[in-house]
Amino acid sequence: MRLPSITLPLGGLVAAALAAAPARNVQPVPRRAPADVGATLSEWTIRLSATSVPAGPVSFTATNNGSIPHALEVEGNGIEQETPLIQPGASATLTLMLKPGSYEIYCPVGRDSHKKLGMETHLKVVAVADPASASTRAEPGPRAPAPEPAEPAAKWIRVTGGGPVIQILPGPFPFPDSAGPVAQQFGAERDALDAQIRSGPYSNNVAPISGRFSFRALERGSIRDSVNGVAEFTTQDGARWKAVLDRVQTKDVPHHPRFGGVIMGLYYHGMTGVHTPLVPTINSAVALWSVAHLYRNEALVTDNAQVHVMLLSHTRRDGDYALECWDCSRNKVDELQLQITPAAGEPPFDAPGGFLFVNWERSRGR
Ligand SMILES: [Cu+2]
Repeated sequence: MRLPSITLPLGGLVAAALAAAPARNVQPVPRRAPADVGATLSEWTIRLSATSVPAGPVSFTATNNGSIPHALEVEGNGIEQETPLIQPGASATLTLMLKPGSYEIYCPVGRDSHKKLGMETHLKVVAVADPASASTRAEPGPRAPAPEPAEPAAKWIRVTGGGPVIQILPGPFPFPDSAGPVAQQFGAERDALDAQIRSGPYSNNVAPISGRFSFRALERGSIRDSVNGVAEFTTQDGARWKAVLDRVQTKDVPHHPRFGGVIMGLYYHGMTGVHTPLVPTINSAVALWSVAHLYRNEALVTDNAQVHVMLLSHTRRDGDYALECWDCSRNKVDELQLQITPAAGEPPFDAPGGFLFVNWERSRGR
């Protein structure tokens, strides 16, 4: 407020100042140093140095111990604030005034994909015992702490492959200039990615084939996910393959993910730095990693085939099925990809490149 000081005598000025800010002059508020909370970010967890802090100023120091960029967001009770993007090895701080309650602490990178992969935790902010301190912040009064977050509800999806079926054969990745810089973030895995950019299973070299694939998947939180489904297809060379998916796999999978199981609603691949950049940037309705019994011409090949399945944004154009976009994330989610590779230490399959990669181009999930 600006006072019309010319018209007021000196005594009036002092009186007006006192009237404008009585709390500051009459009852000084003890200023408290912010409570410090350290947050360690990595793929795919956030570890906090404290699970509970007193209400008031809270200073978060987020350190990225991972190998791709992350950030820290604090959300709840009307607060929604985030740090800038934090490069690997760097830190950022965020100081907020927090009221009592439960706050969600997560990484907002990748349209919440990092959060879905596990970069999410909670912080409890408890009412300060000192009533004078509490009242100066116009609190309605101490509230019971929010209950612990409930276990996520189980989510089912049934996916049926449809439309043209194509086999993807070894060949160069069509967007090497886009994928190259992302691949550099992958450290020791970069050599394998470079080889796959030259002649991997992410090419425009495709053959129309026939086959069917349907599965049901359950997302119920990491190790309790489940899947069951069968894929049967005849590859370009005339071999008849059958893969029976009956359990998820939760071990590390190649190229950065540190994740298995079933996950719905992920924005990843391509430019995101999440999983291989040799699939364009996409949204997936469901992505899963499973183990399969694999048969070729009715003979068992292995009980331990490694399977990656996605129902994802359409990446290939009609006609020649070439990859049509580096960022396909706005395309309709109707492409079903089935990728089968031998487990570590097992021999390559009797197929071009030693792997099986089949797409159903017009599929649906419900
Ligand atoms: Cu992140």
